[in-house]
This record gives sequence, structure tokens and C-alpha cells, in this order.
Amino acid sequence: MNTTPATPAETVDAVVIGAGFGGLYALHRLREAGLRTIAFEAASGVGGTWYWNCYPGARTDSQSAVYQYWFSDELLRDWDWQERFPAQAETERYLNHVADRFDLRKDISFNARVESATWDERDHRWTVTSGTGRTVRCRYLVSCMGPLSDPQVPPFPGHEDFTGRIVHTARWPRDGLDLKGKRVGVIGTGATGIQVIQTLASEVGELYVFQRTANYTIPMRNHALTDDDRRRIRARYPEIRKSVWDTFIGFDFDFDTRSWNDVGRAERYALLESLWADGSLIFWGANFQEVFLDPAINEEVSEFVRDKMRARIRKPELAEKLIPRDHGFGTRRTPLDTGYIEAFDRDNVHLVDVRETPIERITAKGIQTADGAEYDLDVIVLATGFDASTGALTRVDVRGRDGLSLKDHWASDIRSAMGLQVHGFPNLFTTTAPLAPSAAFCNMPTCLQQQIDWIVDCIAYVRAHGTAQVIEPTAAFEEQWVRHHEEVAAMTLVAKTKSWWSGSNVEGKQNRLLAYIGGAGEYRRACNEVAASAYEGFTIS
Ligand code: NA7
Repeated sequence: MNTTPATPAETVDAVVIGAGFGGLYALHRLREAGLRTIAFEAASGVGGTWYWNCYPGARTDSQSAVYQYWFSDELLRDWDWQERFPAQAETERYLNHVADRFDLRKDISFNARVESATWDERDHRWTVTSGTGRTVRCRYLVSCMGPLSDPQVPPFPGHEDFTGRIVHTARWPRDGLDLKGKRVGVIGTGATGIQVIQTLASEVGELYVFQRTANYTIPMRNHALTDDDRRRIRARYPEIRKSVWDTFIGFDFDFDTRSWNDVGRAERYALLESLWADGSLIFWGANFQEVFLDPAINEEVSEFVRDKMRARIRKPELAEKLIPRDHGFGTRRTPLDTGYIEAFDRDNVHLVDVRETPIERITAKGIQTADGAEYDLDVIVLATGFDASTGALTRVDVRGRDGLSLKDHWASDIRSAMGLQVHGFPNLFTTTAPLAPSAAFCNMPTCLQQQIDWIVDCIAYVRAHGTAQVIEPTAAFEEQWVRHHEEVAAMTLVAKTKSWWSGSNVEGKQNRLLAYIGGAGEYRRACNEVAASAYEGFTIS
């Protein structure tokens, strides 16, 4: 069925979906490449993740020195980061600054959630419709909707009965929520839950933490940056800019590839201590690579982290609850924290173990658990995560060749060609999509910039060489990438652990490691090889 309207309102060269870190850069680069481009953004402002996740305590777990754009020396020179790990508001300000500085807003349609995108095989264009009714036809469609933008609300019965307020962290009211003195329940103790809990503990009346899985956590060493700090960091920008492209997770540090057993115990522990002291994800991303491959080595490092956590826990009865035992360190995303463990020292903070006594329902007054207990609450905060990587794209009715639905296509088999394109969906380019590192194992701005650079160069090539200006991966190339992805994933402990990384947080979702775990640097090299081979594995017509 062809749903293309008879008289389309506008035709442009490219449409970008999303105006977050990726979307802003894609819009900028596509315009610079000479394409008439517009972006659709569901929110009323730019920022993406940093617009929506304005919950109390939201902050990057990446250092500002690496969590930024590299394309403009002037931008690097002029923007002064205030903290080592910027809070949500600072990152949102940065993205607004970028939007203004590069005059991006004029080509962004705000409050316009894309509802459908349909490929028309006759004239090789996508028709993109948004909730505002604006319909645009374009040759190239670039999805920059982010890997963590489709909030997950657990289907507890009784949502509608609750007389208080229920709020998901990724839909926090922009004008804030006064929680002073209130009885608040937080469901979820992932990276988000930890930030919310440590921030709200001293503000609210009573705080009930509904924890299903305990998380390893590393104390964040954050601090305000002085002019001196900024001068020192800026002097390193050329070096940092170079190294982020080559490292495993897109930071300015890399795994230790020495064999664990070749390094003496004292030296190993000295390394662990020094990584720990940095108070950053360096403990994850510069650790021995074997930690993520060998269960015995992983257990030793897990025990190191457990000891560090144990030393912070004052109430002995909480030690076994807050310290993870059901998965190894680093096999799920390790959050950084600022006083999370210490929050449980407070008399107003209560841990409810919902693995022992699962949440049964939401009642008029609060939350009821399987043991019959009912927790009276004014506000329920859902820090329950996202339908990661696939959720944003499958929420849109994307129809490729012959009406093929991306949602149906991925329902049983989540696949892509390097996370950049999907066979059956010509001229659709994806960022942070499944089977690229940027879905999880990469500092997001690094991999977004790398993917967008690849996409824009690819589009320029197709415009110059294609008669119909259409590109699509072959089924064989896509299959080859899926197999490679699976082979690499199978070697790791990460693929064997349940979390959003492996798709197991969403009921019915295929359990496949969502992100490519061969390393962001290796991935970039593989992408560059494809480009250098005139896009071998892709059909250009
Ligand atoms: P996560 O990491 O997916 O965490 C979601 C949390 O919510 C996690 O603790 C879940 O427990 C919990 N959860 C989800 N559903 C339920 C139900 N039904 N009952 C109880 N608890 C539940 O999302 P975040 O937003 O924290 O972080 C996402 C990423 O953002 C993070 O990894 C960083 O990369 C940035 P579970 O662990 O499934 O037992």
C-alpha cells in the first residue's frame, strides 16, 4: 500500500530525526555538505537526552573533556566547562549554545514527533510525517533519536488508581517537582535511580528505594573546574581529540591488554587502586580486558569492588542487599555515584528488596509488595530505564521497501549492517542503532560524531556516483556483520548477563547484545574500510 500523499507539502534532500547530540551535528554536517535538511524534534527545545532527563541529580558519567564535539576549534576554545562531570543543565546549555552558534534552530521543527516514515520506491524518497501534520519528502533519512529515549514503564496493575503522582525520570517536569518533605518511592537502581536517590535522600520526607538488582558503583570524583584546570585540559585537546577515535569505549583511555596472570598480584592491585582513585569510568574502560572475558578474573575484580562498597556501608543488615552477587563487575553498566551508599545511613531512607518481595500493584495510596506490605507514597518515581537502541525507531512506523515494517522486522531478529543501515530500508541511516558500539559501549558523543561523519561522507558519495542516488546494504553483508557481532559478543561475559545491554529488560525483546563490543576504535576502522572500498557490501544505484 502506498501511503504517500498526492501533493506533498515540502521536498528536501535530507531529514534528521532528533535534535540531541547526534541530531544537531547531523543537521550541521548535512547542511555544510550542501543538502537542504530539516530536523524534526519531539521536544520543545534541543538537547535530546539532556532535555528530557532533567530529573534531580542527572549528570554525565563521562568527563566534560571527552563529552563534547570536536568539529570546531572555535567551539572548543570558547566553551568553558564548569565541572569535571557536568550536570544535566550544563550539558543542555552547551547544546543550546551549539544550536545558536551554528544557527541550527531555523531548520528544526520543534514539538514535532515523527510518527511515520515511508519509502517510495518509485521516486526513491522517504515521506516523513510528524504529529504536527507537517509532512516532508526527502532522499535521505537520518535517525538520531538516541539509544535511550523510549522510557520503559513496568506494567504494574493499578497505575490509574494512584492518587499521588507517578513520574518517569526521562519525562521529569521541565519546571521541576517540589518533593520537599514528601513520601517518595523510587523504583529502579540503575545509573539513573542511583543519581535520583542520592540527590533526593536529604530533600524528601521519606524515601523508599525499590531495588530489584543491586549495582556495583564507583564513587565519582567530581569537582568544579578552575581556570587553571581548563587551561591544562585545553592544552590536551589535540591529544584527546586524537585518542577518543581509537580507544575501545571512545574515551581518552584504553583497556590494559596485558594478561592478568602475567602481571604480579601486587602490581595488579596497585593498578586497580589507581584506577579506582580516579573516580571515573576508567575503572571499567582501562581495566584488564580479561576482566570481561574470564569469569575467575572478573570475580576477583568484583570482590575488589564489593570490598570498596562494604567499607562504605554503615548498617550491617544492608551490606548483603546493596552489594551485587548475581552478576560480575562491569557486565552491566557501572554507574558512578556521589553519596549513594551513604544515603542509606539516613533514617528516612528505606530499602525495599523487590527481588524478595516483588511489587504486586500500585494502589490508591502507594505501592503494594508480594508480602502484603503497602508503602504510602505521595510520589512514585520510575527510574525503570528504556527500550534501548531499538525502541526509538520501532515507535515510529518505519516502512521500507515493499511496505516492510522495521518494527516487525526487528520483532524477532534485531539486525543491521554496522548499525548504520538495515537491508530493506534504502537511504535510511541510523545512529546509536543496534550492532554499533554507540548503542552502549562508547562514549556517546565520540561514536555519534564518528557515525555521522561516515553517513554524511557516504551520502556525498552516493550523490556523486548513484544514478538514482540510493544506497542499501546487501543481505549478505548485513548477515556477515550480524555473525561477526555475535562471535565477538559470545566471547564476553557481558552477553551472558541480563540488562538493557542485552535487551533483557524489555519483555518479549530478543536477547541479543545490542551494541557491538569489538571496540569503538576497531569499529571505526571497519567503517572506514567500507568507505575506502567504495562501499563494498552496499548496493548503490
Ligand atoms: P536501567 O539501567 O535499565 O535501570 C532500570 C532500573 O529499573 C533497574 O534497577 C531495574 O531493575 C529497575 N526495574 C525495571 N523494571 C522494574 C520492575 N518491574 N520492578 C522493579 N524494578 C524494575 O536504566 P537507567 O535509566 O538507570 O540507566 C540507563 C542508562 O542511562 C545507563 O545504563 C547509562 O548508560 C545512562 P533490574 O536491574 O532490571 O532488576
